[in-house]
Amino acid sequence: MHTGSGTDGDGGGAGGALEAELERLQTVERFDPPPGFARRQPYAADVAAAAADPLAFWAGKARELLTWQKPFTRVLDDANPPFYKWFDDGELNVSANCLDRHVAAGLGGRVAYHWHGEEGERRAVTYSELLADTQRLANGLRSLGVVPGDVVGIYLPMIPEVAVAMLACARIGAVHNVVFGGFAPSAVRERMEVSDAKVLITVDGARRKGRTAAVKAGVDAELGDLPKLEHVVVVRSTGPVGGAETVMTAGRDVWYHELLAAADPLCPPVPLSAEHPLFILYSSGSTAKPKGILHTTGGYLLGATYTHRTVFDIDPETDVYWCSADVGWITGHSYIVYGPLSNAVTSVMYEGAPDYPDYDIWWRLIAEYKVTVFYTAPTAIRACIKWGARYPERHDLSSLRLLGSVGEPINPKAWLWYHQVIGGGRCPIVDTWWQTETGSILISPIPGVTSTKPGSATTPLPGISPALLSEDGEPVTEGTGVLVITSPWPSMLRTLYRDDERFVQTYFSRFGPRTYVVGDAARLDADGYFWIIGRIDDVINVSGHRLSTAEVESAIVAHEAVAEAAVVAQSDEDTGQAIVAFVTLRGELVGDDAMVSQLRDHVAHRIGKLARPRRIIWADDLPKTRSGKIMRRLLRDVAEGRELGDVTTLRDPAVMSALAAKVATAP
Ligand code: 6R9
Repeated sequence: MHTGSGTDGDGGGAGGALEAELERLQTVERFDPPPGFARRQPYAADVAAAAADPLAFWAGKARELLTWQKPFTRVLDDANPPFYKWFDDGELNVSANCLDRHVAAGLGGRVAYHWHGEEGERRAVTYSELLADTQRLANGLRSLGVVPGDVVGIYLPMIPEVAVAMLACARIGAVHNVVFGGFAPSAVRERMEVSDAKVLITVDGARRKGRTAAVKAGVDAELGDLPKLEHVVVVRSTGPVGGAETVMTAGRDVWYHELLAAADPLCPPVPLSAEHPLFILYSSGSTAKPKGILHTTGGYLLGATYTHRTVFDIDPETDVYWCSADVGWITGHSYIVYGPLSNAVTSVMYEGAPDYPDYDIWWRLIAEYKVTVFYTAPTAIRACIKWGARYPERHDLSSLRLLGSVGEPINPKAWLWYHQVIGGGRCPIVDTWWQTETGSILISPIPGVTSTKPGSATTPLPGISPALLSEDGEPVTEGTGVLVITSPWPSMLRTLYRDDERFVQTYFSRFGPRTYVVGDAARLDADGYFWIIGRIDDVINVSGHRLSTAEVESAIVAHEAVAEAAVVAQSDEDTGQAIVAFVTLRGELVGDDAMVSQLRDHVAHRIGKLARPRRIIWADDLPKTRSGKIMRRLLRDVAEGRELGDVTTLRDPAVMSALAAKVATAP
């Protein structure tokens, strides 16, 4: 049960003290590594090695951090850019790196996942148990006819079986294609169809905030007639949904537990070329047709392992790590499954929502499992700000030593709140910039080393070479430009599945086959720090001046009345583009004319008159993808009075109709 109204602007019992401290922190431009932070992983040697010889650096890390069944002799094959190959005459198995080598080293009894269910259930899954289930499922998949290179779809909620499913594919050289459990079955169908998936691993039902959805029934309704889909494996998670037994189609469907029980317990890991495909992940977002981003075995695992260890300063002996993402996103792939398991760390895996059964569930889990490293997204932090500091203040968060952020630029206000309220002012924050395409983090502070500036992802990791280019491809050393990566890195995407042409076109056509075009604009400051502005189409041009939606949003949300804001461009006869702001106010506050002028003055004060929104539209909620990214494309449609584009990837499509109705009646 929710125990509060859900809003609490003043930080609970602390009165105005917290607000005053946050106000003071806004004047701090840079935060040096906290003196009490004792770094556990070495770093300086990596910087020196990567600067001296990047390929030798990567080769050294690949030998040090990964276990190879056949050592590689070639590091990078760049004969045919942008189709790069890394370590390609070497052989390894990802599941052996995540499981067998740890069990062989005597760590089988270590907990891999402290799983926490929505209704408070607990399951501690050890590395030995994960290995046992992975072997059985791998054999089970083989018995269903899966051979190396076959695509296996995975459509599961946040339960340990999702990791088993991914690892079982990796063990036998099948290519997994995970679809976020929050997507509708029609999205699953599309992703299975275009990838020719042979098997789909799913679940009977999924729980969300006390309700249970019938997943398998939805799958049957949408995917029943897919000719290439031969089998559906069903995890029994919830049991009958709404009293209805799960219907199993004879010859096609098989229960996960029965498949495991019937399978041989031993399945040696198949040695695979480092360039063997590991997974496809369809990227959500701005384009109409999803892109099937393909990652391969050796380079991807190296990127996930090295960055997880380095950026989160992981000590597998002592850390308890929690990434609050969903496995259905790249963040879950790299930083819930592959990075943490390869590093033999203990993680928390949480099934539920951040506001169920109450707004303090995350903080309760951090206290209960003594989490030391916590990794989440700015959108989640902003929600927590809205709910109020009194929820985290109920719990002992002193186990935390490091905080991470990912997914979008973090506005300084959220950064400071995260720093102060969650981190107690003592935990470094790593604002990690990367993409599905990059496979692992590329730009991020190193805790204990890098001084941070709220809102900046700071500097590149060793061996990574980002740069800014002007529209004509000239290097920008200070100022704003298009973000590119000028040399290949091991965990980069290899292609778009079965669409090499679109791969080249999307990422390598603008500045040639050796320059990866990220799709983000960024600013480089005098200290060489990167400030990600946002997707290139999120930059607004008002009277020839470039403004970032993120920058304007950040200014708006810095106002005490504001919970969240999204800014888009509307075309304008005078200025080319004009700024439209969709704003959610805190708690019970109402948007009126006085508030409009307050906010406009506030933005003028923080950025300049140029950045004042032309229109402010009050919104009860903003349209977000299921990964929490605001869909500005839809807001632009609303602002321009156009017919709405595709809303099927929204977490809550009803948000849009409410907004559109509001705009139709607004001045
Ligand atoms: C990991 C992930 C990638 C896009 C990326 C950028 C934005 C991610 C960010 C960030 C600013 C950060 N993004 N992390 N922007 N600061 N720390 O989110 O992958 O879903 O593919 O999104 O997200 O715009 O281009 P993905």
